[in-house]
Amino acid sequence: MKDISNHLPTAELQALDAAHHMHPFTEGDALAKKGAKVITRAEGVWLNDSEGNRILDGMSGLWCVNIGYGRTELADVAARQMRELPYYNTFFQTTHVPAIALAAKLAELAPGDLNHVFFAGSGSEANDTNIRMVRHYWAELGKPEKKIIIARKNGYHGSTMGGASLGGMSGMHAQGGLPIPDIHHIDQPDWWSEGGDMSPEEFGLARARELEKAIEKLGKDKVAAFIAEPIQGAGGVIIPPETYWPEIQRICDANDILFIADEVICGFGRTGQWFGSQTVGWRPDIMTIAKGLSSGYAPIAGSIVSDKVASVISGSEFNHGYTYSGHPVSAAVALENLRILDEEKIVENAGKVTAPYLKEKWEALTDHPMVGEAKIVGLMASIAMTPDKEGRKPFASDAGTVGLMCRERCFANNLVMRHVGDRMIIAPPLVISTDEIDTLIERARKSLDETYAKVKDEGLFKPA
Ligand code: PXG
Repeated sequence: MKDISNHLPTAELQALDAAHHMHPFTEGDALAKKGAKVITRAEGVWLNDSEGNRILDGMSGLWCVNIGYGRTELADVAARQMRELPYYNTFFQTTHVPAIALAAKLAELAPGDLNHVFFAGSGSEANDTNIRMVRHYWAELGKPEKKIIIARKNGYHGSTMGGASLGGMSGMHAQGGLPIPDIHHIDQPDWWSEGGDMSPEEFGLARARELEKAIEKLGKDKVAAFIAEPIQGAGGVIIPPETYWPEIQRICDANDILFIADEVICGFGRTGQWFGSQTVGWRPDIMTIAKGLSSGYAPIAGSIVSDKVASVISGSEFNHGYTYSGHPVSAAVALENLRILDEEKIVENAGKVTAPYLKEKWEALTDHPMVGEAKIVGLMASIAMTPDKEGRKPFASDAGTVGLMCRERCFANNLVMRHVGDRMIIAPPLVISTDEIDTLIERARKSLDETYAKVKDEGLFKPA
């Protein structure tokens, strides 16, 4: 076997990658031709690649490195835990200190009566847990027919059969025979693209009331739960009008259904508070957590469950669990991550200092000729690119054509800013400094200028 621990030249690494490594959400042949960017190290908000570039990571990896890269405390804790107890399960009436301590810490951090944690290895797995848990909950209460879960189009809840079924991504449903039965999708609260002539406030209410209509149509005795991200992340950082959030809570309360807040992206400071539910005023029965829980340093996820739900689930055996549920190394890393986020007041500072600074600069991007709306909550933000600001029109080209061009320019300017269709999104580490925000905005603006020039050049600055 070749030793690749001392880096080979980039082209050789890329060739090996193309030959043997299948990438998620990627057209393999196209990537093989181009060669993947090889990331070698990272520190703070900065990534290094194998060609010596220093790249500002405006996406915290994949929305997860909330604490920033290079915190050696997390590495030390992992090494210590591996030496002491690298693995043990929690299935057969055993437990261990990292899982106990992490569950207790999460119960302390989570709002209301969310006091119980079922661990998983990924956000997708945690949402699979949620599907089985809410259906089992109603069955235990003598209502086995209450099993439909309502979710939203363009929501993202993972890639497993369950997670992708809850998600409302049509491209995902088109592959592999999804969704599984008894999942129902309602429209998303994306005013920019779908609001038509309604005011944002009217539209927010109308979209929330789709939940009420769906419950009426499907029958309240058939609906187990509603699941939603407080703010859709992968869908393009869609921030609903303010009227949306309270109406959703009211409808869940009024209809005797469980409310699952998928906090995989919004949790652990992303929205400026510990949980997105606190920012949007939701009182969920279950929260899905992952990503920022360990700042991505080790894979770990879970469901934080209310007293109400846990008291029913704990009455009999719940036939569910993963080998790595509460993995001791991941749990120890997560605990250290939470300790640092808490003690160094990283979440508090992100909400009170960093987010307002970024908000001012981000919203000013609407003066750019190609930027329609610029939306932001905490440290997650998006802009809608458009050839017609007034009419809120999309480009005539296929959705994502301009977005991809812009992402390429960002990469060339050493900034990771993602595109979802023709929206550009950022979610930088919570530890980003104000100077680094200035650099991010400068590079984003330069990339937008270059994209605009190219779009006009190629005759693409045309509304649909
Ligand atoms: N829920 C939400 C809200 C997510 O954002 C998951 C569940 C699934 O978590 P795992 O750990 O199974 O990946 C996610 C994951 C993107 C992108 O393109 C977003 C995610 C994953 C992959 C890509 O923005 N979010």
